[in-house]
Amino acid sequence: MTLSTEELLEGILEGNHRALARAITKIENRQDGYREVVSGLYEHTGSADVIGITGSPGAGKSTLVDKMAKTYRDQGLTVGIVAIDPSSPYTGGAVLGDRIRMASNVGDMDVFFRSMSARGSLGGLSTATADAVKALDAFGKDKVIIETVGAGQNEIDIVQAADTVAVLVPPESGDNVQMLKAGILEIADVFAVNKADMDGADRTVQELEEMVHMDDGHVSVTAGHHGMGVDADVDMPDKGDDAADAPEPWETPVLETVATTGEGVDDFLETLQAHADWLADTGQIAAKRRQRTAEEIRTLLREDAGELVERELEAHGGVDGLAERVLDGETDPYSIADEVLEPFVACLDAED
Ligand SMILES: Nc1nc2c(ncn2[C@@H]2O[C@H](COP(=O)(O)OP(=O)(O)OP(=O)(O)O)[C@@H](O)[C@H]2O)c(=O)[nH]1
Ligand SMILES: [Mg+2]
Repeated sequence: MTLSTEELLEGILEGNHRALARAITKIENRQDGYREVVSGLYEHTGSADVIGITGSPGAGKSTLVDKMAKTYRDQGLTVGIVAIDPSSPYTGGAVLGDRIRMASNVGDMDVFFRSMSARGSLGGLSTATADAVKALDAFGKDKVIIETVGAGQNEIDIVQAADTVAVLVPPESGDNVQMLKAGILEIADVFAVNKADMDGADRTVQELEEMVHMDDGHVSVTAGHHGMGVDADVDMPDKGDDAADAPEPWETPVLETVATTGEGVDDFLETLQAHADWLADTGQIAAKRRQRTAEEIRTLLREDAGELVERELEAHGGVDGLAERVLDGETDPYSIADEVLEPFVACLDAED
């Protein structure tokens, strides 16, 4: 049975997990109507704490997320999990049907687990992830967790949908700590040295702490946390005279966890909460959301404009034919670009 957009939206807002799962499928596959679904959900978003968990393959992300979900449930909070699993054997096909799976809390529908595959364009995947997070937020989940392997720019884009990002680092990963400097450090709000039951954890904690302290710029408000160039003139919440003061910087803490036993998980969650509180108290959350929304608008427009350009290319007989004309010495790429964009430019000029 196919549900209409209205039925999907209604279902999600009523707390129907089946509708939620279908909406996310629609979003993931960019099926007809997904835009209307996300549009309709938008006004209901903004109340979830969105947490990104990233780190090298096998760092223990899923194990930790599972423990986090359990702890949140014990606190009476609802949880949604989106796992981006590029190394998973399920990717590239819907082997698990509509791929609904619960965390270890079997039968507890308040932990809604969803894996999203890395198939298709990865740029598109970060948009799809952000939209899936919105569905979980609008649904009313208190905590939304995104799990993704921290391997490169695409993952960084994905995890940017989160308000608070924790980077998991296994012990004795000296090389990894070096690698972290290239981008991951900038996105980490919290470091967790997971597998702290193994040798070398203390040393890794020490290395990370040294790194955090060396990276002075990271924590300053104007340094563009998450690479998004957060403005210093953020909208401050109304906090009386203190509001004029520069916000206290956030110093990225380095914790130890043993995800398999749950050791350190309470501290870890308290630290995530402290970061969420810091975001709220300093007005950073507003700045962050504004930046993120601006980025979303740009990404969406680029995608949409790209599609219009594709249509126009088809109208000109397709890009291959145009390339042929260039090779035949008839024309050149710049003239073609001008030609293809001509109708758009004409429209814009007519508007002025
Ligand atoms: N000793 C020890 N093993 C752990 C710990 N946390 C996770 N593991 C083990 O590490 C392995 C990988 O754990 P996962 O949770 O699947 O790691 P992941 O980061 O989600 O892995 P990918 O999603 O494949 O990148 C499993 O065998 C876990 O049982 C820990 O704190 N200590
Ligand atoms: Mg995993």
